[in-house]
Amino acid sequence: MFERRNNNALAVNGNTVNGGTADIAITTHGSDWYFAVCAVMTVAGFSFIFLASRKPRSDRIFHYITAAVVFVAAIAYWSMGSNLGFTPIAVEFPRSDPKVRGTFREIFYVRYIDWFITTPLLLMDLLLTAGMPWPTILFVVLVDEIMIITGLVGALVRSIYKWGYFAFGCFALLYIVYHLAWESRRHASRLGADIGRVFLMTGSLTTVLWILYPVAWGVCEGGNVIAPDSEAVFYGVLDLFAKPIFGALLIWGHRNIEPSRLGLNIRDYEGDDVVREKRGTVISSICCFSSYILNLLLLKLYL
Ligand code: RET
Repeated sequence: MFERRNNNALAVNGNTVNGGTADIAITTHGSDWYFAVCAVMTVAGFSFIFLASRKPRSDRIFHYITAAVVFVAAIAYWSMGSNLGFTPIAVEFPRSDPKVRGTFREIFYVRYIDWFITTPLLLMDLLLTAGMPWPTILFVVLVDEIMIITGLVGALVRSIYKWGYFAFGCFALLYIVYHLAWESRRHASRLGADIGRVFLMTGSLTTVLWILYPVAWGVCEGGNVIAPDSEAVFYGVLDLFAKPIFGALLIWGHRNIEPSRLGLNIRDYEGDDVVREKRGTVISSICCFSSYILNLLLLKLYL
């Protein structure tokens, strides 16, 4: 009854770009998986937006940040599923295993563009939850951007020098982990037991997951140990935990926490108390004035 539609992305887009052909590349299974993760990210994004619409505008900051994260990821996953957003790079370690045998590996640079946009947003989710001062947030985000860019440059380098970039990235990650596990965790617990609990849950999940990313890099872009399809699953599972699952936990954790407790002074014209008061005054003045006119008219009628 239903016609089975095949995934044509590999045939349409091919493995030849920038004057080279990737002979170590994803298969249709990898592409299907990337599209499946894209679908999950999209559904998560709309769910977060739906949950946001049920809150006053001044209480939506974590919904919006997290929705942006998963929507950006959805586009990156759509690109990878379509066999786009990559460039072939000569491998430093040629292997005899048929799954990774070849000269040029498909390196998805679009993954790093995604991370460059989304990891600062994820850190903002966490550091705003911990109520950290904005200069601290700015610095941690900067360190995070160094980590992502060094990872990208390292992935694009063919020689042993790629590991130099990898080392810079690992130092940056160490700093971020220290921040999450120590400074921000302590800061969050001082703001209240409930805030401390949300931070502990989401911060610990993040710490464990983020440490696994360089491991994935080491066996994929770095060491050419596992096939691009396995790379898709490794990074895909990490991203599913680090984005939609993390986001759902964070939003749920914030359900009874007012942003003002985190030092966030968010004003909303319509929901604002001052405006509400003013609007109340205007409405009551109109009511007074109209009852005054009505009284006058009634008086005139009876006199
Ligand atoms: C790289 C390689 C260089 C060294 C290090 C890395 C760490 C990457 C991380 C990425 C996190 C991505 C997330 C994406 C969410 O969807 C760049 C792999 C340390 C931690 C959380």
